[in-house]
Amino acid sequence: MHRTRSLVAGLLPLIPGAAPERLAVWLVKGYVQNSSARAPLAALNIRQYSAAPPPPTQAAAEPFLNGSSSVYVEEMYNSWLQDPKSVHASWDSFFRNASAGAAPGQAYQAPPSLAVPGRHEIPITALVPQMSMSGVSTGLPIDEKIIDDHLAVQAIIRSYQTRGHHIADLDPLGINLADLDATIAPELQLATYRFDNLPLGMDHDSDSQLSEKQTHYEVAPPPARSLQWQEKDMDRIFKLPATTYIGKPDERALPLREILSRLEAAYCRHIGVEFMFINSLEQCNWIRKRFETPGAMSLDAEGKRLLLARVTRAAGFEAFLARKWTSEKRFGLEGCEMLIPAMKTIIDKSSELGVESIIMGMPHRGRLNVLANVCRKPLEQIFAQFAGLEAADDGSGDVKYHLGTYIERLNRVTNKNIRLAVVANPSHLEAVDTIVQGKTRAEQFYKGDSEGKKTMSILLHGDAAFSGQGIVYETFTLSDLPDYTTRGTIHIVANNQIGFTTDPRHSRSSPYCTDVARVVNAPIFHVNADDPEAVMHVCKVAAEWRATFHKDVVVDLVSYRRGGHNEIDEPMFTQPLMYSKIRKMKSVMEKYSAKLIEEGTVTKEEVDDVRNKYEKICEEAYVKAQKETQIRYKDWLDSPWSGFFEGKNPLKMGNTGVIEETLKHIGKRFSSTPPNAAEFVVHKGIERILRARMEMVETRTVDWALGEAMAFGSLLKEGIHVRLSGQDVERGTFSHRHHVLHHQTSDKSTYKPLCNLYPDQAPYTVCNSSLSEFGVLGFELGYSMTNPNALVCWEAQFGDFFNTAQCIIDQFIASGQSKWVRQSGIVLLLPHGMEGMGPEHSSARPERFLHACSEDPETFPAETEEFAIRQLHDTNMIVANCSTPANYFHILRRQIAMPFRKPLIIFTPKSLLRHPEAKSSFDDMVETTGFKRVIPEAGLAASQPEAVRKVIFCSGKIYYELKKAREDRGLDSAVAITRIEQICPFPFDLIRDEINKYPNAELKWAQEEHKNMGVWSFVQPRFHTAMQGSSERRLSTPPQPSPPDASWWRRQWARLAGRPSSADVIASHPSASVSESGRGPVSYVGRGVSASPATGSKRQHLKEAAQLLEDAFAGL
Ligand SMILES: Cc1ncc(C[n+]2csc(CCOP(=O)(O)OP(=O)(O)O)c2C)c(N)n1
Ligand SMILES: [Mg+2]
Repeated sequence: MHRTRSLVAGLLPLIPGAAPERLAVWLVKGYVQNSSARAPLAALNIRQYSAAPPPPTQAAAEPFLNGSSSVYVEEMYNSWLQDPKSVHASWDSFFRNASAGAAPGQAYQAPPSLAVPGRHEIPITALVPQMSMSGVSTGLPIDEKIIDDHLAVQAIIRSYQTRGHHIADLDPLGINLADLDATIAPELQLATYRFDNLPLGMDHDSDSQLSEKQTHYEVAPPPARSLQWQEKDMDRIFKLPATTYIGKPDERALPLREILSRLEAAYCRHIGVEFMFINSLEQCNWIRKRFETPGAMSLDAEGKRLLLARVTRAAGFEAFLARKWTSEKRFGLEGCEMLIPAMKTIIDKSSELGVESIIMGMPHRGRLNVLANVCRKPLEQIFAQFAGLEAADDGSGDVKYHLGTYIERLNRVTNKNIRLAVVANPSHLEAVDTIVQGKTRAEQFYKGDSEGKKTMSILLHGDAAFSGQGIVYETFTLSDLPDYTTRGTIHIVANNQIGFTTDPRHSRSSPYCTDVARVVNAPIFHVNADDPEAVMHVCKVAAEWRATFHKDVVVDLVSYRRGGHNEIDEPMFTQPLMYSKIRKMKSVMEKYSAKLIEEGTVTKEEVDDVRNKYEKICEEAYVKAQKETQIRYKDWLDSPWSGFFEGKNPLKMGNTGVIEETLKHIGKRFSSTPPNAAEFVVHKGIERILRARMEMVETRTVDWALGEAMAFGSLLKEGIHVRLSGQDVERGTFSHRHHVLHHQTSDKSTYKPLCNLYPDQAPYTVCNSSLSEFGVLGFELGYSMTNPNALVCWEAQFGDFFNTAQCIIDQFIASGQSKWVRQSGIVLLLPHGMEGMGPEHSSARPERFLHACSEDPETFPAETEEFAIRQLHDTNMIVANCSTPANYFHILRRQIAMPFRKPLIIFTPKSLLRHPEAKSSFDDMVETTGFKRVIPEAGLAASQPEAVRKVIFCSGKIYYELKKAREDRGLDSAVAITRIEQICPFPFDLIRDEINKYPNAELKWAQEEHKNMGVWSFVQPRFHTAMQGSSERRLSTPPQPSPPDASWWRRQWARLAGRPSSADVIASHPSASVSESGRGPVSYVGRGVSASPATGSKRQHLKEAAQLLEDAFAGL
């Protein structure tokens, strides 16, 4: 016993803390690190053991010896004295050596190695004493406890990697903790790992586990047992598994205390990394390495100074605006100023890695700061927006925090040129996301940047919008689709932990606002935005990730909003506690400059100097801005089309007809099996379709699919890229298109006839999309913005599904040019027609589009040779319902022939796709032909117009039904049927001529849609205007076509025509529908009003359709 005591006593002075009672203090206090955000928990869980112990004495180099083990050692020693075999072989060895006088630190012998260890590995045998002493060959059982303990340590490491982010100190306010959950998962509590051979999670004491529901205010202390365990095991050495990088190059094992400390540093300080759900070991290891490697997060002095300068500018900009325009809405960034250095770091790193062009989408918050400090848009242009000046150019403009910009400049950090575009967006949060993606994809496509090395996108989000808006999910879903991927987007969430007045606990059901990103295996880096260096680190890693794996990544800047939602809002009404706390917070700039001054990286004078210099820059710009008398919308254009408009007569359009040889060539290619037909097994049904197509080509006829293919093919021949995207567009919802032929016995083996028309043709893309309208239409709109020399079409499965993308139509397509001087020639193909398919699948709701058209119903535009193109120029969008394949062919080609770009909405047919009469001859498509805005009656009635008793105007497929009914009733000479193919712009001139042609006829409008739907309410006042206009003089000398300013033209022409324009006066037309010529009004024939677009009953449908025809020909 004495020997025991003396041996242990001899060891104890060499153990830190020496006396047992002091050891407990050493464990619990000396090495507990205070965690600010979760202070109540700090003394209760493993996160406390983050600091390394003091430098070990020699004896402490025996890792298994510490104060708390003295009793255990004593027991062990007594046993060994009695029988050396009664103790573990390692103890036997140790006591032998110690008794023989081995120097402290020398008594313990490591066991032999069995295999060549990896970089971070030491062989398990090194930690299993029996093996060392007895050798593996003895066949003695391995000490299971040691193995279990190692497994437990592995589990701990993995738990940190998987769930460490939940206990990281992410929230600068310490209120929401970023994940809305103050509990600590059991696997992040050392108490869970008992090292006592119980399975993970199994408990000895029923009360020893913390409830998942407990908040940090009510956490119970962990059981004493686990504390004892901690005390005795913290200094045991554990081998590091290959799945961690916390060891330095020469460290293959570490004391548990150090393991925990390093894991804490990597995963539980100001960065929370969510990545373990990624299903790629390589990618997981890549991330582990970047966050675990000791010293990985450190920043050199130069980096710190640059960072401080950037924060200073970001804060200075907001402070300047706040001073100059105290009550002006600007959606300031205060509280999340780190967004600016974050973006700049991502841009710098990406530029360093080869990116030349970055397209960005962002909401209101901090937008002006991004334009000023990230894009470096001239400050005077930004400040001039606050002056309320009139615009020099045409358009209605937008509020300053929605405008886009495009800038090309030198990146000063990398000394490389970089192009930055911020895409203009409406208030509708997140709606811009897929537009940015489409634009990015298009830029990559035109550059041949198939891996996304040169062009990339950055999307910025607010926390509430990111988790709340479904379009975010749709955007992520597109991220890895072959024809939609942008090869990785960097998402940054300016997470101020509030959405307007709504607390995150009431605005989302997910722990983090970023959880939607998990669906695509995107790593998510949460970071406390009050730690600028941590922000820098995650931004660099995010940029490297995107450049390495070309996959999405999310940076979640957990911050706060210093003011109200906007500058005139009072946040204390709704968030009193949060804002009491915010008011006590120092700004990140104050905190960071104080830190750098304290550590000697900068002086106070330097800090003041940077701030004063930036203020001077702002003041100078302010003086310049005050001298401005006008603003220019074009200064805010996000997608300039250099060279497209220059030198073009805006009122001169190219031909849309093509030579017959081209039609034949395309027709034949489109009707042919692949060149390797012998090996390529084509479906028999497809063979029949191809044969029928070939026959049509031989007879110089086209149906809908052929007409479309010829429009696409001829544009491709002319070097125009064509892209058709939407649900099931490759085959076509109605199985009429077949642009992709599938090898019947070989997967992924396809043939696309339109890609194989000419050797030097432009590329054709046809792609089935994800089942999304909002996202995909936005994407295609963005795609169309990049290059005007491309025909970009989006097809809805059925026309009415467009309404889930209504925001893209209202906020971008209908109003984009007016708000942001940005044009787009996107084509929407919307299958439409009342065919008894029920309330949905029937109407593509033309009224919705027509309602959004900007044409004045009461103004008959002045008639000149350029009447039609001027109308196109002046409208915001074109709406058409073609009744022949030839007209469809021409209108598609006209999109490119126009010297400007306008969105085109086409209601496309379903039954007409195969209607024997809905065919066109090559004669209607050759060089001398063009698009017909109106297809007048061409039959018997037209030859004796005076005898015609009724003119029925209509649009779309109803024409064929009316025609047949007229024939059935023998009324071919009594009734003229005139088709309006282009509904907006309304063909006032041609309609007027048609009306005049039949002086004795009653005038009718027939439509199959219900009276409160379809085209009627749009055409009714226009018929009236056309009838009035029919007696007006024609203008003989048109003014010069420049400048191409829609409202200016409208005003001039209205004046010349002696008619007030809507821009000058509020028109006061009588609602009477009798024309000046004394003719009766155009009256309505068709279904009555209805709440639902179509009946669900087939029988009712047929009844209504028959009644419609009865009514149309009634009275004759
Ligand atoms: C689609 C849509 N719905 C509602 C709004 C109204 N709105 C404007 S800002 C805002 C709060 C946004 O919160 P968050 O995304 O967290 O951004 P923050 O303002 O906090 O930066 C709301 C609801 C909107 N602009 N867009
Ligand atoms: Mg927010």
